[in-house]
Amino acid sequence: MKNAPIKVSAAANVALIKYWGKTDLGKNIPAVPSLSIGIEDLRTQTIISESKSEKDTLVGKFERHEKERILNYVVKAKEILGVSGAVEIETENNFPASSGLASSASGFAAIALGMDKFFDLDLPKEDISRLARLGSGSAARSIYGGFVQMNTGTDPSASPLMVKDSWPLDIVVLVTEEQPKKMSSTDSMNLTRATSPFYSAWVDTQEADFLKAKDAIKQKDFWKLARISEHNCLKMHSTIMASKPPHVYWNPATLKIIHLIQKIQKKGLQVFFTIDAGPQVKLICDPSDTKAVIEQFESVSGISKRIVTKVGGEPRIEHLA
Ligand code: 2P0
Repeated sequence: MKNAPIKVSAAANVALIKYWGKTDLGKNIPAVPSLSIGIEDLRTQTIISESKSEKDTLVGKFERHEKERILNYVVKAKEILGVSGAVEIETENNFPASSGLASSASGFAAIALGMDKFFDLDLPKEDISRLARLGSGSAARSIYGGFVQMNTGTDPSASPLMVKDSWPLDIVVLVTEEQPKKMSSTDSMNLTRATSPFYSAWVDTQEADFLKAKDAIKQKDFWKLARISEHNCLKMHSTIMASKPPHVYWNPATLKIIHLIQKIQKKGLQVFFTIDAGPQVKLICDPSDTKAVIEQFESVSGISKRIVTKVGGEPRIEHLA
């Protein structure tokens, strides 16, 4: 019997306490715990169906190395799931890929979820999260909506911390560059681990940051979460910048935005920033101040796109007839 095609839409996520560094490169075992929120309107939509040929096929615009990475992952996923049969994967982001907006997170989460459903396995979410992690560490978190944590361990999965409606924060994504980044997260992470003199301090102080952020979320304490998230973000970037050879993910607009945030925080606007492996800045706002925050950025040069959204929900899955 033929399997019905499956459509999955998964939201990207942004880490407030960052995953940076692995203890096992092949299995993407994180060296540090991380904590993230979903980004509702940055999504990957993936359709999985039977392949029309004997080989797995990928439909969509990809660089050759990305295509290889995804197709190798599909082979690995089928092995782990104990299933066979060639599949066609059609996948599309509604945002620029490889530019530091977490495309691999939503991308591999959508494939992992889709494979589970296409092959009618209905595995527990933790197992799907582990499978997504093998594609990309941050993808393990995009299996869930809301506030999500990911621990270290021998074969960790992410797990939900709090549903999105418990603390309805807004997220404003400020895109400052739409080109793919110059160094992938995977390469940068490995370089940081191998060469940055600050790497061991990064790993040693992460658990304390993680616990503080968890407390802030439980208490819904905006400023406590703001302080620890900004600290953790800048600590990750400082650790990266000290790698040999050094590299900097930011551009002038990234820095301009950080300074403006610090200025408007002093005026009492409830907003903080975080930046992943790229030059884009994500602002987390209390909804009562989002409009005023956006107004502050209207005349700032170097921002090519602005996406105003909220904490993301669960992935959406649809069986196509
Ligand atoms: C994160 N990032 O926690 C951190 C913060 C970017 C900065 O996870 O090598 O694409 O595929 O496991 O998940 C980006 O790294 O890396 C990332 P791999 P991934 O979201």
